Amino acid sequence: MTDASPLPSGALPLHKPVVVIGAGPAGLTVGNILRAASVDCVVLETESRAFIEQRPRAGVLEEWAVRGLERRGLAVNLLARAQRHSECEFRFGGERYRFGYTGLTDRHHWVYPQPLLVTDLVREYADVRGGDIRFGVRDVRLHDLDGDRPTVEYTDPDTGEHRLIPCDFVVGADGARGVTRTLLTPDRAHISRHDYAIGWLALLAEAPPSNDCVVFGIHPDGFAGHMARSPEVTRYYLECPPGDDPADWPDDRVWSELRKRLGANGAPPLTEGPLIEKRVLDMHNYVVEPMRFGRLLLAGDAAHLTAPIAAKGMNLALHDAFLLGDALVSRLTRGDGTGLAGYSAACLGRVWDYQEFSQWLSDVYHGTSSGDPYLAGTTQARLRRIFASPAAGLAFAEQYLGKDPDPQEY
Ligand code: RFL
Repeated sequence: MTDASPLPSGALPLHKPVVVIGAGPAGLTVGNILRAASVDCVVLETESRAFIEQRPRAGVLEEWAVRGLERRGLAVNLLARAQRHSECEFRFGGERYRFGYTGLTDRHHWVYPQPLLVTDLVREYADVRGGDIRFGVRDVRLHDLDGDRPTVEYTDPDTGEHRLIPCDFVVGADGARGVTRTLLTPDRAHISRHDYAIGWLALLAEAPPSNDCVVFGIHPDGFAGHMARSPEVTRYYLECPPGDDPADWPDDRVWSELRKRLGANGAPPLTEGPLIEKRVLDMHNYVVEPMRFGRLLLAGDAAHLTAPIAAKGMNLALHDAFLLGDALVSRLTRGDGTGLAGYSAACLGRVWDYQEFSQWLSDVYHGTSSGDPYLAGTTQARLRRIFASPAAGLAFAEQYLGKDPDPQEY
């Protein structure tokens, strides 16, 4: 895809102030903010509505993100149904160590599966606020991004016809594998990338959680994680070599490794069940700077990826969306472009903060199994410090829960 390709002729294009590419948490939140301010927009999504409402992924939201959704009328179901967590548990050296972060910070983690949030956001955007959303689109292409009137082109899935939408701004919220990020070539943006050289086998079990909070198992054979998603479904992670084949992980092997790596004195037994998702994630991060080229503004995973080490990706996607939605409304309803001018810089502060914490936490999770006794020793020291030093514990809790935004931000 290139923004320099010639426009097809013959269509009768209808102008929209904003075209949003991608109906994930970022794109749908921007769309909802625009609709609430009566700004016309269209959301283009390659998948079907049923698909995006069921795609399993994240589940942990930070308190400020929940309040940001609530303030925009987007958290009614979430507030009624999400679980609030106030502790997590580390297991290492055969023992359990509870870490109560709410007691230190007065803030919670909210557990609400991403498919439920996406379902709520689509319903609010399309069915309540009357937003235009087109599913199953193909061959999305962008043109004239550095002019005043960019155009988005796509293929209609029903008719196979090319459609053109002239607009004022394009929101690139099409995730890590979308097309908008590929337009930010090295002459337009800088991309920083970090590869962890670690894989995680991401698992979803159709089984109730085995513990009343998130568990991090730090074990010489590899990290293991346990995260509740709902009373019926639990996410587990197992560290594995990057590029491992999930077929090499039959269910018996998975449960036996989970029992070993999450085992500790007094720990309740794991509640086993059918494994409904089994995929290997090659852990890596990237950041695109700036998150803007001309009239294209990136948001969420399209702009920056954080491996699910610290459960930050969806939170960052919402942070971008709050700032970008508000900035577009200011620009399009009041002619005030200040928010858009500062958008990238305002997002990147939090992005880099979370990148650094993810990298720090990755060492804590994986140092013990790295095969490097020096790294194993230093990361065990980090772990002990969180429990031994109130100041270190508070610093960890603040980063784990994410700092509250500056009140002037929203
Ligand atoms: P999304 O959710 O990927 O949505 C992008 C949408 O764009 C569509 N798309 C296109 N549409 C039109 N044209 C194109 N050319 C397109 N190409 C793609 C896609 O179909 C999709 O619908 O991006 P967004 O909105 O930026 O949201 C980001 C979050 O989804 C992501 O950061 C999180 O899922 C990351 N993550 C977690 N984040 C947290 O904050 N807390 C967690 O607990 C957490 N756990 C996780 C996670 C990600 C995981 N995986 C699968 C990598 C657990 C896992 C296993």
